[in-house]
Amino acid sequence: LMVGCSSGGNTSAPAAGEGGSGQAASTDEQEIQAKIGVVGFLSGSGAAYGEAQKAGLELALGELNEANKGKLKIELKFEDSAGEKEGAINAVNKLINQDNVVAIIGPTLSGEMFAAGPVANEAETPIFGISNTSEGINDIGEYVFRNSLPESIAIPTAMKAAVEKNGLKKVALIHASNDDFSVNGYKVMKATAEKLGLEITGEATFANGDVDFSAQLTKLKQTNPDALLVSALYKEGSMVVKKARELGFTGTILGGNGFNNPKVFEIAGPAAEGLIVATPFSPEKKDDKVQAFVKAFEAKYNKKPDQFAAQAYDSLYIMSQSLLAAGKAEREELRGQLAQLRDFTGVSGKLSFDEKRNPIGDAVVVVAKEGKFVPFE
Ligand code: ILE
Repeated sequence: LMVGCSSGGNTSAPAAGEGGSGQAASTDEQEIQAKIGVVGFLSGSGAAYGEAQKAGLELALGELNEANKGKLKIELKFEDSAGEKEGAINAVNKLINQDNVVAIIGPTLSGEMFAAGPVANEAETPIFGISNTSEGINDIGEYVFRNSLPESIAIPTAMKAAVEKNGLKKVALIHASNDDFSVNGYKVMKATAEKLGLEITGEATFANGDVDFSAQLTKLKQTNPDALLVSALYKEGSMVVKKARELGFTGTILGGNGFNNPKVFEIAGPAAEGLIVATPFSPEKKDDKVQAFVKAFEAKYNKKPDQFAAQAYDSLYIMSQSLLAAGKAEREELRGQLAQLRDFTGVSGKLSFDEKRNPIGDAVVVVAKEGKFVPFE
C-alpha cells in the first residue's frame, strides 16, 4: 500500500519521500495522509461566501480527523481567489504543481470553475465544486464534480411556489451580465417564466461592481410587474432589492442562489423582507442530522450556518468517504470513487448524481422574515 499523496514527490506524507522507490513499508494499517486544496472567494465583494465555506470545511475537518484517527488524516490548504477567474487559475495551478494536493474543493463561483476547472481536468486532478450552480459545470470534464444543486432545479421550484402563493402573472427580470452564474440564473428564470405562461414586462442588466441601479429599476417598475426576478451575487443583488423598495416597488422579489447568505440582511436591511429564494439547506429543518450540524456550527462560530457552509461541510464528508474507499490518497483512485457516488445524504439533503455527475436533489423555498430566511408556506 502506497501511503500518502503519491501524485507528486513533494508531499507532507511521511512515507512518500522524494526519489527512491516511493514505496512505503506495506502495513495496511498505515494512516492515509490526504492533502486537499481549497480555492475560495475569501476576500473582496463576495468574501462572505468563501468565509462560510471555510467555516463549514474546518468544522467537518475536525470531526473527520477525530472519527478517522489511524485510518485517514486530511489536511486542507486554502487559497484565496478573490472571486477572480485569474485568481482561481493561479490557485489551482499552485495547489496541483507546488502543493501536490490529491484533489481541490472549490472554486466558489461558477465563472471561476469555468476558468480553472479545465486546468485541473487537464492535470487529471479531481476538482469538486461546492457552490457552482450554473449549467455546464460537469461538462468541463470527467475530473469535475459538484454537490451544489443547479439553478435549473432551484429556481423553478421557487418560481412555482411564488406563482401559486402570490398569484404572479407578470414579471420583470434583472441580472448581472458579467457573471456566468448570474447569466445562467437569468436564462433559467426567463425559460421558467415562459413555461409557466407568465408575461415578461421588461428586462435589464448591470455589472458586478455597480452601485447605482436606479435607472434600470425605475424603468422596470414602470412596466408594472407583479414580481421582480433578480439573478445576482449577494452584494449587488441586495442593493437591487433595497433600491427597488426605495423606489416604491411593492410586488414580489425573487432571487437565485446568490442570495443564500446572511449578508443580504446586512446590506438590504428591512427591504429584504419578503424576498423569496430556493435553497437545498435550511438551518430550521427538523432533521436530526441537520440539527446536530447547526448545533456544532453554532458552538464553534457563534452563528447559524448558511447553505454555503452546509454544502462545504458535506463535501468533505464525501471526500473522506471516497478516500477511505480508495484506500489511498491518489488522484486517479479518488476520481474513480467520486465518480461511483450514486447518492449521498448530508446536511444539505439527499443528493443523487446523474451519469454526468450532476447532483439531483430537492430545494426548499424560503422567504426573508425579520432578518432571517424561514420556510415559504
Ligand atoms: N452559486 C453561484 C455560482 O455558482 C454563487 C456561488 C452564488 C457563491 O457562481
